[in-house]
Amino acid sequence: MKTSLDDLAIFGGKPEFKELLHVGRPNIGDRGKLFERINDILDRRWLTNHGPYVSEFEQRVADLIGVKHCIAMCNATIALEIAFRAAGLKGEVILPSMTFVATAHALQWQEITPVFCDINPVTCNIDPGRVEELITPRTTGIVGVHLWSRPCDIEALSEIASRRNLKLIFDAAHAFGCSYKGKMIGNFGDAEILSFHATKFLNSGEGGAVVTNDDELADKIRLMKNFGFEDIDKVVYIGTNGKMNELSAAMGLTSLESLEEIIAVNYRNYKCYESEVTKIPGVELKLFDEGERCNYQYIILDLDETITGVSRDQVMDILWAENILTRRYFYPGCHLMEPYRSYFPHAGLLLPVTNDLSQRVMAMPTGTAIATEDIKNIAQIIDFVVGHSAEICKKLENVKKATE
Ligand code: T4K
Repeated sequence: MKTSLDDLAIFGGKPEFKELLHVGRPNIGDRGKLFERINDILDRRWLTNHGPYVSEFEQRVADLIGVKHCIAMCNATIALEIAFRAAGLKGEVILPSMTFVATAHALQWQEITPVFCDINPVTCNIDPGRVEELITPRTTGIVGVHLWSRPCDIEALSEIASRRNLKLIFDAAHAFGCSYKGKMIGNFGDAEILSFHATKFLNSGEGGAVVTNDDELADKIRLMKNFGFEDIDKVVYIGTNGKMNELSAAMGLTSLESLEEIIAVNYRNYKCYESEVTKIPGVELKLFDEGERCNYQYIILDLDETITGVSRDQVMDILWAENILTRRYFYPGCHLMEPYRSYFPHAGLLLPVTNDLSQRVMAMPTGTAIATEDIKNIAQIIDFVVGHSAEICKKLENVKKATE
């Protein structure tokens, strides 16, 4: 419990937590079951290339979503690249800048120009109202990102894409297990891309998938993720190695069996953050629509400095000193990262909401590695910091001057 400024670790006090509390701590399923599967893989001596665990994993993910095809991959970045290529994207593609840089890189990697679109300040997702003004004769598609477990405005984007004859692909890396208007994410657009990275709701260590209801596209993607081989010695497309291996599938299958428990813990943490932080002036928790299915994987705080008196970055520095490793997802926005910053130095002029939000939001630790007691302690520190913001800012300034 912090009661004076000197209690804060940044000013020499004892850190609140002995162990680091990370954002993105993986959820680990039943170890016994995982080791059983790994033994089975070793006994069978079939480690990758369309093994039985990968097939089972694909089937179970597809069943859960209610989608026709799930093509498992080594990670979501490669899955994005393959989906973009298979869908025939070229020229320019519109996407939000407020996303992990992989979404933009997967386009640029294939020399497709990413055109960054601003976001809606409430949903933090791509703003369909701003998409149309970015369409040019070179535009071939739109990539929506379901940021932080919240589906983007699929209906409005679908309407624009079909009217303007554009491909529509969703980066659903954060949204496995979520629904939009009652239908599971994974069923929308031409295809959706899932991530099963260690930090994700469903993890296979590293992993990803393309899910789609389009038979032709699915066939093409299956071949492209295996070098373009249609048959032994017969290559029909340019392809790459996007295959998921059996060990990842074993991890993914084991995680799948714990999904309900993980959701329950994520939800418990979300409600705890909600009750603890909403009483702090200037600190807003990004809420979920509880009427939809949700994985509750991302806890995002939005700090309004005009009310809190301290900036997001100052709060983050204070929390890091306490061993609470929050993250600035997704600061500063893709448009301010290279090579986009150099390619499009004026892109920010069209991205006021992205620029503002990326300075304010902070992802908080959650998942099965954190207890509600920890969350209460984190909230208490933030509350203390906001309550003493003027003195803290002054002291931080003095510390800065002394170290210059
Ligand atoms: N689209 C979107 C919207 C995405 O967010 C992502 C990935 C992708 C596409 C691409 O998906 P993949 O190709 O990765 O399947 C991390 C993840 O590596 C990345 O998957 C994720 N999004 C992104 C949001 O976060 P970094 O560079 O922030 O990772 P890192 O190493 O700093 O770790 C993040 C946090 O997780 C830290 O607090 C440490 C903790 N952590 C991490 C790992 C790997 C653990 O506690 N244990 C672990 O094993 O990118």
